[in-house]
Amino acid sequence: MLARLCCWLLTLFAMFTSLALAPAARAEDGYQAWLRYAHLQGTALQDASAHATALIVMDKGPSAKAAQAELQRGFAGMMGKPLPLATALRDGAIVLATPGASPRPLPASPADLGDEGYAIRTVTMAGKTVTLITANHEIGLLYGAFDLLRLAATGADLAHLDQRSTPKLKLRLLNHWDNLDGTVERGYAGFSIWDWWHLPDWKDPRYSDYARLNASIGINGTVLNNVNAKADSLTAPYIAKAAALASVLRPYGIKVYLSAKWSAPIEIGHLKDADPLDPQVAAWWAAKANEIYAAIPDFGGFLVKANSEGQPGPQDYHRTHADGANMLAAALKPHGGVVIWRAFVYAAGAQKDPRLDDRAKQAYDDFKPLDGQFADNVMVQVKNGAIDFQPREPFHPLFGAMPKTPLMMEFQITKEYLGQSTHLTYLGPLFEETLRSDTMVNGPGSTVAKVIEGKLDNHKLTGMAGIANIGTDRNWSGSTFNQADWYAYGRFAWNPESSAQTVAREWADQTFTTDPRVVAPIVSMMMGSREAAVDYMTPLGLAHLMGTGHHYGPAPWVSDLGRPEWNPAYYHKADAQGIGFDRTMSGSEAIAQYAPPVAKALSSLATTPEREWLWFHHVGWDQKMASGETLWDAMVHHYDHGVAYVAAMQTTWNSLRPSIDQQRFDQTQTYLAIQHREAQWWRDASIAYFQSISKRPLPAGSAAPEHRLDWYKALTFPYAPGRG
Ligand code: BDP
Repeated sequence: MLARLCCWLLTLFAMFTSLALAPAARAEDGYQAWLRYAHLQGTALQDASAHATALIVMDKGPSAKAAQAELQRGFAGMMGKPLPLATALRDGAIVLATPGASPRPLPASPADLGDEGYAIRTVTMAGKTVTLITANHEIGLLYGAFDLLRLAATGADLAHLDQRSTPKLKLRLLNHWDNLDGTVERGYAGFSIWDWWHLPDWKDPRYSDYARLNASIGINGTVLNNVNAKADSLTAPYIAKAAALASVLRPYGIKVYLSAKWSAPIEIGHLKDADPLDPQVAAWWAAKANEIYAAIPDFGGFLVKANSEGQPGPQDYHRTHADGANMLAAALKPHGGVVIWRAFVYAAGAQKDPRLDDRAKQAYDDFKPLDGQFADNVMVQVKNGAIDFQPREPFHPLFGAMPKTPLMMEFQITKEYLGQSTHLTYLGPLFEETLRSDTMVNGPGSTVAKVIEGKLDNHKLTGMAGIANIGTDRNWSGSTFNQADWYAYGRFAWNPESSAQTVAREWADQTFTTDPRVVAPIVSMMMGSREAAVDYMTPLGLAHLMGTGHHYGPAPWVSDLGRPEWNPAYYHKADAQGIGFDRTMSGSEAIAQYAPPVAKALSSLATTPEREWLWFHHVGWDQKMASGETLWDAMVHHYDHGVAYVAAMQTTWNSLRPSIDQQRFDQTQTYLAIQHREAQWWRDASIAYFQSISKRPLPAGSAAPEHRLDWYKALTFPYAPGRG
């Protein structure tokens, strides 16, 4: 009911806003993403003209130069006239200075700005009113410059600025799943932007635009290659290529990292084994680290996927993940590098008691016992949920469970399981939901955000990683709205306590227009879009029902794959009685991995949020929901709502045609049509399949699937993108 009301309101809103809109914008191809610096209008233009009369940059280093170039570029675009450089103070000037570079004492900084923070204030210096950006280091000036540009572009009052910002996480990384042959695993935006073949000679100008976009949202590191790594990326020619990229990214505060293949000492070092306790192996890695740092003095470190999905690792030698991570950490330690060790593991081997078999438990089982054993330059990178980037997952039980180990959050920006390139499924709400989840480990308020900020256990090494959605597509991310996920990721990595709605608004202001008649409906569409995808794909806690391998489209019926946990049927466990994975103490006991108050709540249906029911419980088809309807009827209604929401987004978008440039309007319109068709397909195929098991009639008003189940089962997609 609420869902329907929501859709109806969205439609009404759209009709209303279409009545009076700003004139059409000029054609855009999306390359500039949110750094468009569109010409300001009215008071915003006057405001900028009064508070960007000149630019005084006191520092001389590369990041200060980048800040200067960006401010000149941005204000020139927004004001339609150049922002001149100056040396003498004047009213309305923008002044950038670190304390060391300023010839005169700067007004005292309001608080400790740390290594990367900044302050932007309207102050009086030598009798002139200026906008002063200060930071302890030049990189803070660059972040401050981008913030000032964001303020101007979103129509903030530039006359009375008084703000400061410091990142809450130390490492804010993108993980590229890019292969050396140019393909991208789970990439839906073309090929890799890294032109490995022509590097290190040819440095594509795109790299600096990539760096600008990332610096504008505070990203400070990038892992260049796929976690399913090739050892070749650690050979001399590829180190030289990575060094060339590092030289482009360095002024923007972005360090490069590499995914390291565990068996590299064998494959390229010609050693007999890769046992972490073998001194020869340790010596090989130490020499390799020396070689990398000679070429890239500020190299960030190694990301490692070990003993997971066929990748080699220390367990091949009966050593633990900690043995492996610590050996690499020792190699990097003299250079200040870190090891980021992934917790995404699910080992082969069936449980003796099949009732206890549960992939969701395996990372915890492997890693929890190792808490306290990792070296101090190791971080463990944990996916947001315990399975694999599903449209909705409860927070991973490792958050809060390893107090002695700094845990890094891993989100997937590329939408492997959320509609891939075409679906508009804004991820801000997913990030927010996970980060605000309460682990309860130290009592209420022990949110996942606080865990990764190191606040609960006083960790200095903190971080977040996002699997990039960037490729060679002109618009970088495959669609305009996918850019919002990249943007939001950066904002949440800077501040895990951000608000998805604020971030969406800020992004839309910069990406389209600041006109609230356009921005409000866009933000409203975005905010419900991920929930809609949950509804049409995996409602009420279902997960992992996507097509085999490519993960495109529904295939809940698949049950014949080599390993049990590869099969969708393993995850939904639908039978004549009901549906869902029993993870309570009468099932796999996975709930026991959470802190006792959380585990207690999850042990009973009555205290488990309905949206997570089928993740934690096997629920009878006729079980009554809070709304009074049965589980089966509610499931069908969720599918219906998901499809209806997409239809409402189409109506909203169509109403915005006069205010959006043609190219971006057309692609979004077409993609929404694809999304609608695919949402309908998800709904119909899922209902056809689950109805064959539930044997319940559809609730009144819900249409029968368009085709019979066999029709959906027969669909195949051998060339679906993203498999790398
Ligand atoms: C899964 C992807 C697979 C990745 C794996 C990982 O399907 O392509 O290699 O995660 O995170 O979601 O390592």
